[in-house]
Amino acid sequence: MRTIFSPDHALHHGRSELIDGQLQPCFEKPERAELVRARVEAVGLGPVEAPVEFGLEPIRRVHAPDYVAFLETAWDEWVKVHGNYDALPLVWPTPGLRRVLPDAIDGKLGYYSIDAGTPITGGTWRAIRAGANVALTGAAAIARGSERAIFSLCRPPGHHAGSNFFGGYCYFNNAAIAAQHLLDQGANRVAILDVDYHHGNGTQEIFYNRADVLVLNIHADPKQEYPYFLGHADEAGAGAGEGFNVNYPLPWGTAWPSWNEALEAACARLVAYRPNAVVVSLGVDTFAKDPISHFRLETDHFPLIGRRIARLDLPTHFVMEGGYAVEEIGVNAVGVLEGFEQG
Ligand code: 6XA
Ligand code: ZN
Repeated sequence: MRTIFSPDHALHHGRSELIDGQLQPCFEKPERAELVRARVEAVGLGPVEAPVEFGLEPIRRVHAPDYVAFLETAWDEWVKVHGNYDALPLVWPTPGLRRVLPDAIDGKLGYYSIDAGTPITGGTWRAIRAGANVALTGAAAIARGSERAIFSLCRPPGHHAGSNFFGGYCYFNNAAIAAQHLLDQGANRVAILDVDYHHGNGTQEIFYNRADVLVLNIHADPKQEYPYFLGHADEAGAGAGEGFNVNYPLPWGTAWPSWNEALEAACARLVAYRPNAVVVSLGVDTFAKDPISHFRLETDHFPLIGRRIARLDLPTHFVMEGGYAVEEIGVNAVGVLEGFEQG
């Protein structure tokens, strides 16, 4: 399996996030992607290749042009007002306030975000552009039909980013950009299978009213876990998209047997949809030792996930999302890919 990777991911290196009532060093750090890349090479998964430049148009197919423009200039606007340290939002247009775009960068940050854990830094724009190119390069290979499967080693992750908001360490929704690109290159139906511990609220939002992308999410129950305000089982899609969003919320403490049951249910729904390809939002923060998560998957379970996905017998595009137990992130993420290759 080929891996698409850009070293430019490291240009995004936030100093701190607001988490558990404290400003703490970012969990989402460059080391994550480097460890996964090192593991890809250590096990000889296949070649590691640089992405191709796609420009902004395929990104604007899923993200609003004003949001993309905001991300491009946010850092410069912030530095002018505050100086050279990470930008974080602090006020949001919550109920009771009006959603009118402010001129001030501090207001814009709230307007275009959902949390205070997702810093914009001097290198964020270049890193997220590279990440989108990594996803698009993978999608283009799948669209050409030249590969059974490909791994886009994206960083930062993407699945919390919606059509016009960032959050949950995500800015561009790499998996959504990839899925849209597959459609634009001729696919009729694409499925997104999100196995990250957290609900992919951004992916759900982007495709909620559409029938051409089936979005399946296995995640911690939002009653207990971030992002708290989306990801419930009754969110089934709307309008033309009704029936094409499926959530499998699971309680804290979920271990392999129940997680695997949800995977089986998701796979059955996916097969019934008869997609041309599947995009896997590959988060490995379901791991028992993950520092910010509360599921109990063990290292041995990750290859079983890959094996099951292989049995779908579809062109498969793995897109990296979360996973923070940095020592094991490489073994677990690549474990899924190795399981797929053996499946
Ligand atoms: C709290 C949690 C952010 C979740 C990041 C993640 N700020 N998403 O792993 O998949
Ligand atoms: Zn996650």
